[in-house]
Amino acid sequence: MKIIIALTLSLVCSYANAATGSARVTATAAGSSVYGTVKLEDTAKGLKVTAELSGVPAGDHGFHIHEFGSCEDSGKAAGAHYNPEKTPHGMIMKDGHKKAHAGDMGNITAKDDGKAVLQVVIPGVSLHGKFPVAGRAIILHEKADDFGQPVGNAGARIGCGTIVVTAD
Ligand SMILES: [Cu+2]
Repeated sequence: MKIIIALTLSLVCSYANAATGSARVTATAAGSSVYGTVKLEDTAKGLKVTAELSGVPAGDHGFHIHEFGSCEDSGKAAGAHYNPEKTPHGMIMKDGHKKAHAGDMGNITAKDDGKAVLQVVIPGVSLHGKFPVAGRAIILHEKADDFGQPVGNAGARIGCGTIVVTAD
């Protein structure tokens, strides 16, 4: 009986203690008023990413996790897409780890009022376990990701935020 209780408690606790993180996204380009929050959470299915942005020009914008956690130099300091497996560019939720970069979240769409929301689960990626994203950066691009090679033709970076761990 004690063993069953202990097992139940440890299962409950492992879920209650799932790591969470966040990134505060701010404008990286002159004249851009991009602002918002991206919340991240380790789940059994992968990294749950919930973005709520404002001040985004209407339409589709490439939205990726880039390799470094710096937003300096108009977001260029964030480096390339986070691509630990050296795969072609794609959309990780659809194409999987063989045909997409781990950070390839595709596009986020802004409405006419500048608000953009997105919720995705990236399989096989975590905050600081396998394919860790803590300390990397979320980048919002000026244009849509058209999934062309090598990086989707999404143009300049108009928003950027460093991913920090908020709970373990
Ligand atoms: Cu990008």
